[in-house]
Amino acid sequence: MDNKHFYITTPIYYPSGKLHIGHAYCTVATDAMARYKRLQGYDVMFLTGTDEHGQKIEDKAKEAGVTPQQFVDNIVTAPGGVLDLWKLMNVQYDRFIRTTDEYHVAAIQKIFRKMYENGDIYKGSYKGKYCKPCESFWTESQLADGKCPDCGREVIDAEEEAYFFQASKYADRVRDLLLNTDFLEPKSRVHEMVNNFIDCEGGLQDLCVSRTSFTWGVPVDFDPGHVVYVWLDALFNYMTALGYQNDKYNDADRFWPADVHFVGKEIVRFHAIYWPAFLMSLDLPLPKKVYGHGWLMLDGGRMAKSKGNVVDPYMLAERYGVDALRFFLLRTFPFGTDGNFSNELLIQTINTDLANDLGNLVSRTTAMADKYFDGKLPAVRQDNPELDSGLTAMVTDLRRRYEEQMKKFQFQNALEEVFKVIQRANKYIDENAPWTLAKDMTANGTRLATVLYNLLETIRVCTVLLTPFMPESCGRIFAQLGADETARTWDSAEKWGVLPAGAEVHKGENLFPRIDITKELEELERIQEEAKKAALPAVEIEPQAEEKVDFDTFCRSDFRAVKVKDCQRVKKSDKLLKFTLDDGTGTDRQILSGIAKWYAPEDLLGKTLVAIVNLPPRKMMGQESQGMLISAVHTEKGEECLNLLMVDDKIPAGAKLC
Ligand code: ME8
Repeated sequence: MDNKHFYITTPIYYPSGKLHIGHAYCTVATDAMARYKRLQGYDVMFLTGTDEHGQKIEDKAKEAGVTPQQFVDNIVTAPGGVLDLWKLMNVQYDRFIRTTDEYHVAAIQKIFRKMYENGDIYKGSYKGKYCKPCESFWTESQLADGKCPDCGREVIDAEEEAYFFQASKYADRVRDLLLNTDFLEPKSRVHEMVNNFIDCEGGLQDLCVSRTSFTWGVPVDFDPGHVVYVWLDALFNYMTALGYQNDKYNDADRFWPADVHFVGKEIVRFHAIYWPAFLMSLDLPLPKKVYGHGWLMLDGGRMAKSKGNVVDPYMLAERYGVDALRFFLLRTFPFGTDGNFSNELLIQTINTDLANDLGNLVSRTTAMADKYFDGKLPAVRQDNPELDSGLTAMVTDLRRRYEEQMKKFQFQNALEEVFKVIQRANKYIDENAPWTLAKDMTANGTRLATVLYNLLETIRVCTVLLTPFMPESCGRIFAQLGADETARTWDSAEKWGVLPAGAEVHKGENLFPRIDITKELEELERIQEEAKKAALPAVEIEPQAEEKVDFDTFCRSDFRAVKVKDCQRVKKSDKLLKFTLDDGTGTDRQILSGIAKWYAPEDLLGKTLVAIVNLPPRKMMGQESQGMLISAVHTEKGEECLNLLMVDDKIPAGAKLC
């Protein structure tokens, strides 16, 4: 087994804000794949981490009034940060790299120098566009409607002295890699890469690999003032974390080249074009595969921290359990394409697959073993080839079908295969009606034990294969089945009859409680609305008008103190209040105002307010309004707030305000 190594990575995340369920998607997929390989007996290295340099982080730290290092520490290691999120999601990584780790920084300096010395990095000057959120350089012609083609946001002009990497030198080799090997998957991404970046006008452009307009990066040690471009710094994490150009680790021989880099589709360009070109420049072996997965979308757009349309994994895990959430992510969306997240889909998946199909199968089977045999099946068998072989054949072939899908990273299809068997097993219960067999234990006891044993074996095999997805729940199912370590292995998943003949079963608590979908959806909507509001700036004040008004125009507006003689709600309107006001003229003035949401009429009686009295009269709900009351307006936690302007009661009705 010595040569069975498997190296898998997630992208290293930008700690520019809290991570969300979209990030958890890729990391959970990587974790499931790593656990699957460990189950198969591979020596696995699962690497994840954080990509902590760059202009965006420097700017955000400045805004927050802290140093960049404090800023990233606060997102990576603080409670509720990146490390906590992976703990919560039960992500069992083998190594976590931070690009601010000293060993990585020193290694990047050596790598940059090597590429400079071999002539692949040269000094020039950069003039073009730059997308700060993506930390990407673009030429004018690459922009989409003048904006960043990846994220659609504004780009800035960038002009600075810079080092360049001669990507153009490797264009043919990279094209060949993309077109003639299985390096990049899904295949649908290959042509986009080749057409847009290699076979485009001007060919593959040299890449700017240093910056001078900010300092938060790995310093170029032979040219102070330059910091290494964040993508060069970040991509090499996959090798420095194994010990390349440093003494901290020594695993490159065992694990490089990587078996697969899982990455989101918008960063395929960096991984499928520049990453192999960098490695070619250093004469290093290339990773075996880059897999570009799709996005989790919300309301038709990508879920993203900067858009504020994110779903909080902590909240979902707390309500439904981590395993249900992990399962949902990989069962529902094909890994290679985008998927629309919705609360409804989440709850439906939990109810259908986990509560109805799997949960029910486990609880019915263990309950019957408890009820009819006191939890210990007799060690006798009576097969019914007609009924049993359909199920057993399906179960013993399941591992092969599942593996076929896992090999292609088709988690959804692999789980589909398992659930077909689970559904078949539930049908098998109905076909065999154990409750009828139990009516005459003397005649049918042996057959009943056989039926239950077949069900236990089916659950066992399915549970082995579900373990990478729901490790904790599968442990609990194994315990209920009385499955020891040998009955939980990869090898045992293609064998029938692994549980001991007189299996001992213990019915446990309900694994996946059914959720009341209508009630739960309302509750989720409420929670998510509140979270959205909480994320808004506490108080928003309208920006000031740019246009100037001359003094005479201002003076023509006649503001007066007015006293409230009467105030009533306007019938059939939930907005309007009707005021009868003393404006000092001796004749009552009527004003209608849309403030019923904020004031009860009785609270305003006798108050001294401010009104503009020389507006032309206006009809509202059939009644005349002779002016307008003045109020202060702002937004607080997403809610519009309004306060009527009131002046001291000493001020007489009709006093002019100026
Ligand atoms: O790109 N659905 O970091 P990042 C699915 N630091 N995946 C999503 C997603 C969504 N809604 N939103 C984000 C970076 N992701 C770089 C990587 S690697 C050398 C450097 C994925 O924090 C996204 O596609 O912006 C990407 O693969 C990953 O989260 C990290 O994004």
